[in-house]
Amino acid sequence: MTASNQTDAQAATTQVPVPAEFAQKAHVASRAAYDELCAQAQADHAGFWANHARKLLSWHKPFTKTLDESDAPFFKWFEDGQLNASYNCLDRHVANGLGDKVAIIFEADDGTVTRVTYSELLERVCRLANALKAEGVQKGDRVVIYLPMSVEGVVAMQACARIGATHSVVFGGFSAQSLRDRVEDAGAVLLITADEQQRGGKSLPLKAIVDEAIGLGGCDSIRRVIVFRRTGGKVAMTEGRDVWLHDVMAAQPATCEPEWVSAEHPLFLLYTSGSTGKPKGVQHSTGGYLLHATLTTQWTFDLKPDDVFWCTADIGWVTGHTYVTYGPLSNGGTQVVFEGVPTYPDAARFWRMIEAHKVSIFYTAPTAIRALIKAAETTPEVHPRNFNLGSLRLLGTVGEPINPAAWTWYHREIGGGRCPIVDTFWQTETGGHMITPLPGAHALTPGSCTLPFPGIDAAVVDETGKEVPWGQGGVLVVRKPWPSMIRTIWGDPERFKKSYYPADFGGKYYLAGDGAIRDADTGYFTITGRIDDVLNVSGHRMGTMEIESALVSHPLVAEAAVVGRPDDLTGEAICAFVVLKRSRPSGEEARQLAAELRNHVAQEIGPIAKPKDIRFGDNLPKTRSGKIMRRLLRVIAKGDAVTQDTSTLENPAILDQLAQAN
Ligand code: 6R9
Repeated sequence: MTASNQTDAQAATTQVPVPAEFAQKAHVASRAAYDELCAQAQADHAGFWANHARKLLSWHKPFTKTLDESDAPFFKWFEDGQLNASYNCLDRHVANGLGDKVAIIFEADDGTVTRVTYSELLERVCRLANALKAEGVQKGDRVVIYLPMSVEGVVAMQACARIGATHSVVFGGFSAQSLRDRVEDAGAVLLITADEQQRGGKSLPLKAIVDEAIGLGGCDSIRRVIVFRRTGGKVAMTEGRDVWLHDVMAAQPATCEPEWVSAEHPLFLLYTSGSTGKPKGVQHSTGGYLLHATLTTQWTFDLKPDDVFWCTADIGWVTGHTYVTYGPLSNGGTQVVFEGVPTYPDAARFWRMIEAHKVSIFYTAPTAIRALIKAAETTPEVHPRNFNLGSLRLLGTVGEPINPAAWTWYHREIGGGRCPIVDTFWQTETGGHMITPLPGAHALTPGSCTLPFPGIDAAVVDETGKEVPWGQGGVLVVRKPWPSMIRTIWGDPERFKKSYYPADFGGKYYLAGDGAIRDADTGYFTITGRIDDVLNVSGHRMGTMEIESALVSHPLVAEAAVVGRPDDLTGEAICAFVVLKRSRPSGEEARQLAAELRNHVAQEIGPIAKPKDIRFGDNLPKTRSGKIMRRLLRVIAKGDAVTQDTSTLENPAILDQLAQAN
């Protein structure tokens, strides 16, 4: 990274103190205040969470018991309490006189801006909630949402929450096959989509993909498809199955009594990649999840009534759930929702939007920052210095480790050296921030997510589950349950136990799947990356097995192994080693076949899963027992020489062939 004139190593040793003006007004205003919160949680874990649950959420029926551990690791929080997530995000603010406050500033791909107040949002949510009920959707039914970034996307999620239906949002970049698999696994009764999505000046199909997905079979549970007219592009509507969103909403009354549900009622499923081929439907609760979404938005983002908050994540990812649909709204905040991409019409889009909407809190991914650094270096017109970013007071990152040089650039060029950066470590499964600075409390070290959120008992342990000394790397675990944790994997409780509470750690600790190390002096955590077969490409989680199954489903492919290699821009890049059912191709034929396989993976999973490198070999490096040696493939993918002992390999000569192939 040349952008910051500073190497990662130099930047990683600098400590950036908390700006005094920031701390004075912050929700958590000092390190001592943070330590005190941690001490409270330490002294009475359940009591700490119960206290905040009572303070921050509006309960229809108060809970009498906080934590039920009787069926661990299937923990239950606030179970006999009743509430409604949509009531907490909308009605209570309108009742408190915030009806005319802007909830969402929506900026479309083409720059058109629409403002939606809390009263308007509530009305739209009620109309759609009524429409869903009219279609026969009942409490506990699953509704799949396949929509672009839009007010309608937020409305659809909130409408499900309002009637107690469990939403499962599928990212608009996923293929028909991926969509089909998720619909089938969830047994969804209804699907909400759009005619098309508009990104980077182009219209891309959505409804056509839904038709293709349903055509693949296995989606018989779907009774209705509701279509939001986004672009007006021509789409086929199936008589008796497909209806327009504007029609069904117009036909409904503008109020809808919320369905009061138990705090444990499943608010949503969100599919994510694990280390086996099949994506897992991560199931979240209503009460515990909403509590953490609300509390972290307050403490980590220090959200105040006059802030303009902007989280750039798509609602198809967990970040878009917690920090677009639920956290900011539950707090009665004003937020920007953006349809487009950071590089259209040019790579200054984010900076122009921050200036135009006077954004004060900005939350994005390291991969976007790295891409924008590169653009600013080569195209002076898009450099952030051309824009007035003075409204910003806090920055955040999420999704992957941020390298210290990119952190420093973000801090200096975007934050003007005055805004703290919250590097928030968390996962789909954790529901909200786990290890993160609280900006008024923690001095920052670039590249470190600092310390656990109060009430989160994170630790770095060895393979036996014993905590390792600071300065020594190990495996990241969470030792106590927390309210917003994953409840189960939809339809597969055994896999939930095996994946997150494996017997190796006594079945007692939540295993995050990441490695970590704590600084020897400060105890600050740095995440060292996944310890399983999950890749992180531009902050998107992808299982190597998922991509391998997509490759071998191509008629020409006999065998495939997928590994990650470091990439300056995307963090990790996907590298596939492929053996064909016919002889190894070379030259132009290899290039063509690689392109064909890339498209095939895009068809099967989605464009984000396309391998950057595809190398053909006569075989893969295997042990005598037939195991593929991915460790060696990772070395080759990086372009390094293999120095490890290869004597256990069945076919050591293959390494040279694969190293040369491209
Ligand atoms: C929220 C989200 C989770 C995985 C996680 C880790 C990586 C996320 C990070 C980070 C280093 C951070 N990750 N935030 N690594 N520093 N601040 O990204 O959820 O899509 O489930 O990914 O992302 O590897 O295990 P999800």
